[in-house]
Amino acid sequence: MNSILSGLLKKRGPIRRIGVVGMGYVGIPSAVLFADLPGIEKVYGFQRASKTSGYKIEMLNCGESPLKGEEPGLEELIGKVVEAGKFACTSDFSKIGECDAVTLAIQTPFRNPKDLEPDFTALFEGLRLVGKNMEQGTLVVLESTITPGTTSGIAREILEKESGMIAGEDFALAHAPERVMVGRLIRNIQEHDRIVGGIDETSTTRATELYSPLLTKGKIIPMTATAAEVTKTAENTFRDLQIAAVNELALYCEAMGINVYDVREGIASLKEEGVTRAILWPGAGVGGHCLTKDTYHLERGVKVLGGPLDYPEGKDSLFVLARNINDFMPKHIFNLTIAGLERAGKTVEGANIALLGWAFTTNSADARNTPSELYRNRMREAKAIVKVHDPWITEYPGVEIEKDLAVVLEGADAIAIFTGHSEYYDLDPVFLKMLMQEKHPVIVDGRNVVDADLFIRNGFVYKGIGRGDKNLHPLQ
Ligand code: SAJ
Repeated sequence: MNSILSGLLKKRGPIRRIGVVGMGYVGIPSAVLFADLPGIEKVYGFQRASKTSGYKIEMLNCGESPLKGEEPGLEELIGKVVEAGKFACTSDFSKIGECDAVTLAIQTPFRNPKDLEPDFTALFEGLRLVGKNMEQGTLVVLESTITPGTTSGIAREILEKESGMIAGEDFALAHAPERVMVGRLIRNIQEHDRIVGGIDETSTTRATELYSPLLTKGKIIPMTATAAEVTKTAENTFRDLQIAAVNELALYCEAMGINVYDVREGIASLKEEGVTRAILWPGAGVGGHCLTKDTYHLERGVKVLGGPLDYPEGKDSLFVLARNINDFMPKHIFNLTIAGLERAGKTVEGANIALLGWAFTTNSADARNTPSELYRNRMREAKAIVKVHDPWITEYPGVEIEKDLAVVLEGADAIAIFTGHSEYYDLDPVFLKMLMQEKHPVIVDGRNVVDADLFIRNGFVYKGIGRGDKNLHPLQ
């Protein structure tokens, strides 16, 4: 334990005043959960009064949530802590000087994953503001997903430069990655185990003191800051890898003329104590802001910041290959659509395509990095006319999204289902055929939502991910 820092923390006493930098889907729930703790006097939510996000300050101080979508318990909690005077949102970063602990929940997206170069602009800005305003004995915690090596590297350097202090002596520094999922923010923070990684033991201990009171079910898992960064990026890398594995299996099953869902059921049946296959679901691709970038954070950590790596000669990273397979799936849907149109005696040029589902995940309005966009771009390059339907999304930059399914289906030559929204599960082939006015309309099922035999019996040309048993069916 570092004696200088321990002495400073002891003098400061228990954490009572907290600052949270970044009023987003991670910062807001954690700020109000901290504020609701009995031992906490005050929590400041720090938000720059920028054109794009400054509106959040007033909304939050009026007890309203600026987050989209349903977040059970969040708005009531914001109102409660604002009313109690225990939470306030502000753009006055000097108040960081009043805080015993400051957390930063600022994302680091990739400008271009291929060159493994994250965009640290916002994070650096936040770190500079914290460094400039914090006092001795403050605990600083980075919560957003970052490249392994960032906390004890560039983040430490900026904080030390701006504050003139030394990390591990004058202030504590840690990484405690967020593991929240949209729609369950409050519950996730309270119930998930919390990885807490300090640059030294004293920092880990202080960060444990900060997060323990938040946990209702979860427990603290202490480790080093870099191990915490690897844990977070790797937990999503592994999910992406699992999805890629079943996507590759689906492509194999198509080539071998079998049904991947039969195989999946068979594989999933092998389970007993300590034995599992955790096989996921093949699909039209992987979207979202977690799985599409965290692999590249991990790769950057080991490739750019790590030491010499012993790895099979000339072989690509398994994890990056998994990313490539998942990013290939929208192209596979494109290829299935072309094959379907050919079966129906059509070419893609001038074809009317009904793209069903713009959100990246089921029954959600979240379209970040949606695989549908890759498909739409590819179809437009091939001079097809694409109409997009999504019951959950009203707008998306540069894309017209139709809420009325009939409008999108009218006169369409082919349908491509990209998102497993509930309302696509009861598509009626007779109604669709009447709208599409085609003898053999094409349907490409990217999420296994329709009954292949039912559509084939009604004269559709059916193509489905992993449906090698049906994709070459005779026309009826
Ligand atoms: N997907 C598949 N097959 C599957 C599962 C997902 O193709 O079997 C696709 C989805 O359609 C989507 C993408 O992958 O396009 C991502 O889906 P996701 O369920 O992983 O959703 P995310 O991106 O919101 O992932 C988040 C992550 N949570 C955090 O980073 C805190 C991830 O770690 C969680 O495992 C995931 O939520 C979850 O389980 O809900």
